[in-house]
Amino acid sequence: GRVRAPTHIISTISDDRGDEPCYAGVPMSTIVEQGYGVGDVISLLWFKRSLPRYCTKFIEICIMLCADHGPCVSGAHNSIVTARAGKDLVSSLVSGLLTIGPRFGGAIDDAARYFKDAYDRGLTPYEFVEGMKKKGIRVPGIGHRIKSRDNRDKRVQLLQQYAHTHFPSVKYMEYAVQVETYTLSKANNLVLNVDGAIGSLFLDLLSGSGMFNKQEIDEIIEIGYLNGLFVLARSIGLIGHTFDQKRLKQPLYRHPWEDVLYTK
Ligand code: Q5B
Repeated sequence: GRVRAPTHIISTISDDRGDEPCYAGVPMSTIVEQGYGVGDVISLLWFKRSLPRYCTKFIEICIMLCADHGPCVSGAHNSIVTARAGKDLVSSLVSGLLTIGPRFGGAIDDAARYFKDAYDRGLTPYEFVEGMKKKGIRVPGIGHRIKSRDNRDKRVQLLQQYAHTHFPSVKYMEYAVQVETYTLSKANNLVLNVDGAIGSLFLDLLSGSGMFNKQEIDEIIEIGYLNGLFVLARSIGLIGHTFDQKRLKQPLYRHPWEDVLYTK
């Protein structure tokens, strides 16, 4: 019979061998002719399935509202400094991307992990937050440098409004809001931030849409898909900041001495 040589790579998400590329079995002509959006493409390439429109729209909203948050945040700052050092687009982009992590933009997966664990175990917000404090872990998805009780993050409100209108259940998000109520009793800036809103709402999407079984949800959370939303989104802004600096012909950046505390 026919013998298949052993392969070095296994791939399950896309295929470019035919007349046209296919994403999770869906040909490009269908994607274009049926008016699929970026949310549909993410569904196919990340989750290997077509999700309902309210889910793909949610993904697109996450991408749009995380695309940029001004020049002062860690990622944009790095990209700006790199572009001003005369580096190319890819270098400027990745220098910004490399700041994404547990404090900045990359708390979505951990927020989902910790909110899910706490909710599924029936912990009260008090038990959850104080338990985290005992372990010396900051609650991922809580806290912001400039947002506070009196200066709420509009992005969080927009995500919550969308989910309230379109999601069958928002139990994880409601739990995250209860956690926020408790953390706000400790300090004004311990708000549910954009990472925490996306993390908790994606749990609601995964569990409420009926498109994923329990094992699949656990795997998505364990692997950590959700920081990918911020990485993808913020790349749009970081590329924009790079072009902006080049367009403005900005010189090499040097931080002013006055803004450094030189000490022994
Ligand atoms: N405390 C975000 O901290 C920040 C606490 C906490 C318990 C917490 C901090 C944090 C978790 C990670 C997270 C995503 C570093 C943030 C984002 C995207 C962005 C960014 C942008 C964009 C801010 C003061 C006191 C200390 C701390 C306590 C702080 N957070 N306790 N749980 N989560 N959050 N990151 O203001 O007793 O004095 O020692 O790590 O979710 O990245 O726009 O900038 O779109 O670009 O620097 O929105 O919250 O506060 O570090 O001085 O702490 O509060 O233990 O207590 P801050 P610190 P104590 S969204």
